[in-house]
Amino acid sequence: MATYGTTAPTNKAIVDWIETYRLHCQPDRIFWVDGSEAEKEHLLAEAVRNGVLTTLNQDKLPGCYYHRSNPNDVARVEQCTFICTPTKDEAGPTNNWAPPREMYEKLSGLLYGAMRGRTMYVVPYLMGPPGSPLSKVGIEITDSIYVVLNMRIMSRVGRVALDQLGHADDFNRGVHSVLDCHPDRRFICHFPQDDTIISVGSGYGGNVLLGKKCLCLRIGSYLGRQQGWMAEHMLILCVESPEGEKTYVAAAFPSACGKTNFAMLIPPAHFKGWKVTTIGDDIAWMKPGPDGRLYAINPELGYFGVAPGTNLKSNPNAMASIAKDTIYTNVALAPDGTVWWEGHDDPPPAGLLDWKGSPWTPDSTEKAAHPNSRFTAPMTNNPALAPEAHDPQGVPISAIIFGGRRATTMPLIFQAFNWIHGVYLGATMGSEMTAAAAGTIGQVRRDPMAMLPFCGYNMGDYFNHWIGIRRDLGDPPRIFHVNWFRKDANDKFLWPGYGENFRVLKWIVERCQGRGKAHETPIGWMPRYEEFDWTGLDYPREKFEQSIKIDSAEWNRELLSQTELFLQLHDRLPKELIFQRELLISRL
Ligand code: SAT
Ligand code: MN
Repeated sequence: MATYGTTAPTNKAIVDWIETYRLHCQPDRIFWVDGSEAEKEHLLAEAVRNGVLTTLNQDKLPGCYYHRSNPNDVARVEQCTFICTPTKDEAGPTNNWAPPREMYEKLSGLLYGAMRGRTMYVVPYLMGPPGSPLSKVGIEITDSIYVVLNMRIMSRVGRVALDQLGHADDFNRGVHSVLDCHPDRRFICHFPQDDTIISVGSGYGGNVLLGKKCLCLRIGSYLGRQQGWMAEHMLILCVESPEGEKTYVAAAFPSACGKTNFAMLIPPAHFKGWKVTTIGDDIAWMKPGPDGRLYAINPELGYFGVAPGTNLKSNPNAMASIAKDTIYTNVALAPDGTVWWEGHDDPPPAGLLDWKGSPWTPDSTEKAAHPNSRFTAPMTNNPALAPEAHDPQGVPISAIIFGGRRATTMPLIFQAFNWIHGVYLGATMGSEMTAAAAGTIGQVRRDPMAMLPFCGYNMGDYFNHWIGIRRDLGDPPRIFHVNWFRKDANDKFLWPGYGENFRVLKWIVERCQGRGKAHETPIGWMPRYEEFDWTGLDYPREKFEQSIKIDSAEWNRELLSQTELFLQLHDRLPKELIFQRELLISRL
């Protein structure tokens, strides 16, 4: 009788590479992941037996499981994340750098014998639709069954990846071991020149699902620059008008700023016949097409979304997506085998256990769910999934939106004058820190294109690549900047957000189609109150004026704080961006 995980692939490059790591890490056994449904049942049963997963209430949450991570390991850790290029200059001043040879040596020491008594899982995976010229194959070795089960949701694993690779050897090599999950032995290392990732000492999210931030963004951005495409931290959505006209939009917001909500937005009831469908919620790989437009694919197959704040008001499509076949990590657990988090539709059930497993009541001082607790859900669960998500050709992008979480300064919406001005807006993006990364929550930091933690090479060169790609775009996307998070003097959000963001999105679509009206301001093109359709929302004119106000004192501060980033990148900063800043100053 065949047992699961025993059939090695025939690709010699894979077999040889795995053999090297088998000898080095000394696992008790190797498990070759094939991606089948039967294998999934086998792995889930094993994970439950080992206590890695808890089976949730199968009547209320069919196919759903629960996981608690080590409390010292709940988010990406930027100080442990390294770009290992031959020179420090290639990684640039915004990345941690280490010489490749030194880092390989250190990691090799840590990995020696690290899988004794453990299983070494080999996960072949494909990022992107099968057959797409933009898709990429990776192989991840891991000693975490939790990682395998998450990778199976987040990417296309097994046969489909091996078929795409054939006998080629240009796959991304990813090695992961939890080791003893100690922060002192936690390193997430990228070797762009070798298309290699080695991650040790963590079991959580972006640190270990190597297809996600590591391959899709850090290695991807490096390869994209070499090969003339772009790897971006962007959602992709489609707006369909009642007449059936489709407009594709990509948007970059920093982690935990509502990308998933925006990607799954449902237009307010008044907008009959308008539809928003989701192509992706986190990552876009984009390449200029022969027609001069920018084509984008979503390399992922699932959503690794923030649970707190997700509810039927903020994101009904996400609630539907996580109703089955979902892994919940670090949320709170109810006695009836359901889950709960801050901002859930239901009040907290009695007898709740918090994300660390301790009894929790509404009087507890700590949160029940960790602020960065997550769901891992198959994108095919999303009722608003766009069929284009599987299209190997990708979709032509008409608008790129940049945004951040800003209590002041940044208006609800404005449009860049042109591509270079748009690149400047993206490059100078700022946002208040969230729980997605370890750090001081609330503090504004510059996060160019939401790529600061994810750019696999020198940020100055990255800006040059953005400017350079314009040459291949006869018909470039229009670029916009949004801010859903501006507050009034009483610290209240000015804009209702969520589904109401559709009013802003509709204006953006109309601008792209050459229909929407706008007026010129010092910072870009902006809408007037009259240009939005307000039916169904009581939103007074003064509030709108406040939400789009350009305050010169605030802008002076903004420009000053941009200096820091510009100085940091001075030797590689494109002069175009310096000119853009000068122009803005003179307009203001
Ligand atoms: O990097 S994660 O995948 O853990 C999530 C994020 O920060 O966007
Ligand atoms: Mn992200």
